[in-house]
Amino acid sequence: MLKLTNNPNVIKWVEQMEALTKPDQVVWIDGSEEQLEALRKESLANGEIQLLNQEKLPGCYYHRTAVNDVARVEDRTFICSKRQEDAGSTNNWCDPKEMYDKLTPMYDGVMKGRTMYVIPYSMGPIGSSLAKVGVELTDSIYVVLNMHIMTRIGADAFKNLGDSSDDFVRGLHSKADIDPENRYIVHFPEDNTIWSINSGYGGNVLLGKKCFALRIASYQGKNEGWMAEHMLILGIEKPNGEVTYVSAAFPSACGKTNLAMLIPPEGYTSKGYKVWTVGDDIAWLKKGKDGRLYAINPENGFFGVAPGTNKKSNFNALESTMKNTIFTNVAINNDDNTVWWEGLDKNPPENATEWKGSKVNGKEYTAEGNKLAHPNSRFTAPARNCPCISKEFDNPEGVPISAMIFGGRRAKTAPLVYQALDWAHGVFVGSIMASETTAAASGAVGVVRRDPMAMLPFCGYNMADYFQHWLDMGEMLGDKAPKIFNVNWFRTDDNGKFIWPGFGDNMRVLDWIIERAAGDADAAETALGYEPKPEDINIEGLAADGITLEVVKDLLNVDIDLWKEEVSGIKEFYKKFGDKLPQELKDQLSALESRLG
Ligand code: GTP
Ligand code: SPV
Ligand code: MN
Repeated sequence: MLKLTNNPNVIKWVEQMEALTKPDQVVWIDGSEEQLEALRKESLANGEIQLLNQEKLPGCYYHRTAVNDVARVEDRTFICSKRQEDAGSTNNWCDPKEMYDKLTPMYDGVMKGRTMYVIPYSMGPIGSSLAKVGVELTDSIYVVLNMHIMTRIGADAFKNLGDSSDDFVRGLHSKADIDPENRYIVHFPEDNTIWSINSGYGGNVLLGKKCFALRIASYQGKNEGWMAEHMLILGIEKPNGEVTYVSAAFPSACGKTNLAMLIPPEGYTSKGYKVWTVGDDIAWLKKGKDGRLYAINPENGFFGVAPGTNKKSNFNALESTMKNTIFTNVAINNDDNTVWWEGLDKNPPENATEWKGSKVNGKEYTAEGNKLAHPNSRFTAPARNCPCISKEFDNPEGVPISAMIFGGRRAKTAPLVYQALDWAHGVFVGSIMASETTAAASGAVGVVRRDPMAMLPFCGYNMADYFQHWLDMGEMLGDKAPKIFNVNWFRTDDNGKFIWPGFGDNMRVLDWIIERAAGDADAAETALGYEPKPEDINIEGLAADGITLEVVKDLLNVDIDLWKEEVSGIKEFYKKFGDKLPQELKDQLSALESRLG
């Protein structure tokens, strides 16, 4: 089979991994439609994927993972730097040699009777100086088909590498036996290497995504003076045509895809406001020629949470899934061979197959409290399917970022929105982020945990050094640095119901944010930072949702007692970092404490 590059570093490594895993054959993925179509046929024939209704969902397929393999596994994810202190206290660490020695026998001969696919891919537009090259070796066609949607694959990806460079990320994946006891997602940042074994679930196996574009890339970014963040990127176009770009970091399943594609309320669209999506999960950010911070989305598709996605909550995401999409662990409506999930509509199909594969009466099944789709079921959809994809999506220079937003799920503490006093305070605000856990990772759901910058599971090096890197980036950007904000869409009332309507109505908060970032909006100073005056949040048309000026006041309220408790929680969390915690953050914490009185 034709190799797609003459780069000796690539060829040597592929040969070494072939010798280790011993596949029956090696196939280089050139990205051609012909080759992909042949792979789809093979995958259909062996039952790995199923064809969906091609009239209603052209080019769409269905896949079901093993029941024990439905989310990222943070307790089995490792950062193997030479020194433990370089992985830090928030990562699982193992000595690289020890880890290679442990995993090598597991990979030995693991691909016997299987094919090894060699997937060259680019994270970022091909030709962009911000883009980087990866090669993933895998024995899963499902992985090949997903990587085709999520990244830019094929021979072109090697263009950025050249004939002799060694600067590519080496990803080795085998589904092996999908054995949860021997599942490992392992990163060797100092070797540009990722080894993943015994899983077939997205975040564990699409190695360009969390493994490369966040864990390895965050480490590269620290060394090279840029940032890799768990952030969506969107552009807000004002009626005069001016577009302001913002990026936002929320933990997994906390609303990035939704915010990235939001449709503004009628009062805004009628005036001519528009929202454009650049990315929904990951941003790579670097100082541009004009001194501002520029962002690219390194991905090429969306690996989005299906449940909760519907015409009203996220029309653009739903539209994106109408063709050439792979659905994983949702339910099937057997009447017309389409898909269904909780929150798509109020009519669970009677003739359904639930995500684990049993045929059930969906109405009765859900009435008994069962879920037809797994809460972390996902769609893999090409970014170009999105009706509001930005025309800057492929811009190799990226887009200039005016504001960066942090947020999470907090039932009580965090107000609807506030602005950090300056960059260093903004880094503090990001570092104290906390959120209720979701189904995106295995483990308990709904427990509040600290998740700095939404990067707790994704920072590929010591988080205290990561905080310092953020502070250093601020120094580098000076007064051209984006303004930093914090939002919370998830405050609940006494009945546990979300108060803020969220989704498209989040535009009302973005509106204040972009005006503030431009220096054109008022603010009041609180113990936390700057907040809008309640009357500066546009609530026109929200009366039916029960949103009055009083409610906005309430949503913006800072409960001093709760925040004093919060300060003790932060102190406890900061202890994890010992001497490495930047002094600046300690000072910020003292300053918050004294502002709280
Ligand atoms: P990952 O892909 O895991 O990184 O998740 P994400 O951050 O992109 O989250 P996503 O936008 O897929 O949202 C996850 C869940 O949060 C869905 O069930 C949404 O319905 C819900 N959600 C998103 N935005 C809002 C909001 O503004 N308000 C409320 N109440 N729920 C929201
Ligand atoms: C997340 O969990 O933040 C995701 C999905 O975006 S995964 O690719 O599984 O990481
Ligand atoms: Mn994510």
